[in-house]
Amino acid sequence: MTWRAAVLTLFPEMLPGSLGQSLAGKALAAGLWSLQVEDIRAAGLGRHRSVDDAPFGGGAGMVMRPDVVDAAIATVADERPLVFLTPRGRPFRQADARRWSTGPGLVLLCGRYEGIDQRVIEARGAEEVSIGDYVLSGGELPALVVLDACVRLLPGVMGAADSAVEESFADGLLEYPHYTRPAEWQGRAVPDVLLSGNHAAIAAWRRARAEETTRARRPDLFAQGIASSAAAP
Ligand code: JAH
Repeated sequence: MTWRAAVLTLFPEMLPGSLGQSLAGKALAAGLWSLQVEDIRAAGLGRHRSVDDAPFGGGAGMVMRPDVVDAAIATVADERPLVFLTPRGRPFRQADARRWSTGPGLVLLCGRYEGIDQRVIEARGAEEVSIGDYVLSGGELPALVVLDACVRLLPGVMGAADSAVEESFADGLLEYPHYTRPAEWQGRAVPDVLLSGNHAAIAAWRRARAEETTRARRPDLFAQGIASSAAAP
């Protein structure tokens, strides 16, 4: 069974975008997953196919109409989770990619303008998800991010390295730093332990670097991971 993605957008030409390249693109061509792109404007109203209107309560910009967005959702809705990409959403995490990649696929709803009328989000039970704390011009780039994170976890997409596709988050830590040849470059040597052939020492060094970096850069991740797996009182 192929994993099925649908994307609802006012800018259908933004898809598959970068997902048409590299491993995700090859997997798409090979039928390991499918992508249906639906232009929300096809559900627009009147001769001008209007999709938006002024916000009730006043304020800048325009809001996407609930009736139009609902009709667009109706063209694809099935048992798949419906995900609305918005900076108001809960943070998107690797655990979401894992869960969604083992399901039937996703329907991704992309907003533009100031956003989408909240009533259709509620009526359709859409999950509101954010890929980070910044404002973009619309949900299309976040949709590509979510799809990339999911598709690379599908069986067969990453090939021989299938078991290692999650190295960075499998243990809830940031990854250790990587090195390759030459062993010395511009006066900078690769850490000696990595050339030692001592696999236990290498594993211990990598673990220490992963913990050190996670503690420094992502104290939130560190607290969830190590703190809860380390020997407690
Ligand atoms: C901006 C509709 N979490 C990143 C993110 C997601 C969506 C949007 N911006 C940032 C967005 C304008 C209109 C969605």
